[in-house]
Amino acid sequence: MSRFCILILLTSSVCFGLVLHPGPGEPNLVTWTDRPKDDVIGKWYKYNTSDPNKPIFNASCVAVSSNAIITIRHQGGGVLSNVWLADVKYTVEQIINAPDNVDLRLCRVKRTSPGATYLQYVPLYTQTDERNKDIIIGGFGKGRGNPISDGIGDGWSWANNHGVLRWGTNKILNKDWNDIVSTGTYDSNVIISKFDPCETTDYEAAIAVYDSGGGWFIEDSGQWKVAALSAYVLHSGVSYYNPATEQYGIRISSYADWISLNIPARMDGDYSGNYSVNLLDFSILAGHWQRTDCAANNDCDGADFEPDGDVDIEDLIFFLDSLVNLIDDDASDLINGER
Ligand SMILES: [Ca+2]
Ligand SMILES: [Ca+2]
Ligand SMILES: [Ca+2]
Ligand SMILES: [Ca+2]
Repeated sequence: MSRFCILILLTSSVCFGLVLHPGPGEPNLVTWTDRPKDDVIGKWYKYNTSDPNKPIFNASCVAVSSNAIITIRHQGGGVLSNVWLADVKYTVEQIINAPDNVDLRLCRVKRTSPGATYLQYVPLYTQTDERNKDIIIGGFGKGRGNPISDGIGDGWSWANNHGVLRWGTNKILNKDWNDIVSTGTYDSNVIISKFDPCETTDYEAAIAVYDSGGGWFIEDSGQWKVAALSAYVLHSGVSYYNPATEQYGIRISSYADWISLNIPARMDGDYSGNYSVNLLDFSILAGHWQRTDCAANNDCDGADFEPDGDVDIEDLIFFLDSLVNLIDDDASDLINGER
């Protein structure tokens, strides 16, 4: 039987919080600091055509550039969906689906309220040596409910407490597997981890509904990089650890070239992300003027353009150049009769 059949027969839903074992399996997020920043994982709110004022939270996402996130496609929702990262609301302005029915999409986002769009983001894991690597998993899906022992095994039910960011750990399986998982709609390269008893990794975690699109991260040269997006499990409603059960993440190394090629460019000097350079952008730069802590703070929304960690006269000159270049372009368009 192919993996395709296994998924369809045993899974009533492909969209999947993080379930962690109690006791030693629960991380203290204050003391556990060697992990990706909370700000890089977002909540995905599907656009609600019947009531646009009530978007529907149904998945997670990961920021991969200053103005774009990646997530999976199976949760639906198009342009005008909302994402929330670091408690800031963004609107999805453009969606680029991965080719060949891969369950992956890249979305350009813009901050909904005034201010800079710049997101905290993570680099892509591009190497294909994921097997046996330790991972950290983050997502806004359902959490651990009651203990379950039934004809399938021992596990934890999914509790209705989603919308909370949870972090856990796991390990990519060290075995050969068929890299393609087909759901009938999507065909995607995956990497696999297993939900095992609690002592297997520090904070052994299973993905659950609404974690879809959340990230699996591998540490590489001191940086946490996104290696997969949570996508599929074998059982809906319960995470079984005895017997240990597989879970599947869309493999980023297979699609990293496509993602990098399609990450939307930003305009020089456009800190607000609205594809124009004007006084709003100047006010964002002015708001960060003479800061020296930009390296740890999102490049000060991009106002630290090099970036070299500060916002000083060089950055102001860069901004003014960007503005003048635009004005020059406008002037030559006028002269050439293109406006
Ligand atoms: Ca495991
Ligand atoms: Ca702007
Ligand atoms: Ca600077
Ligand atoms: Ca400087």
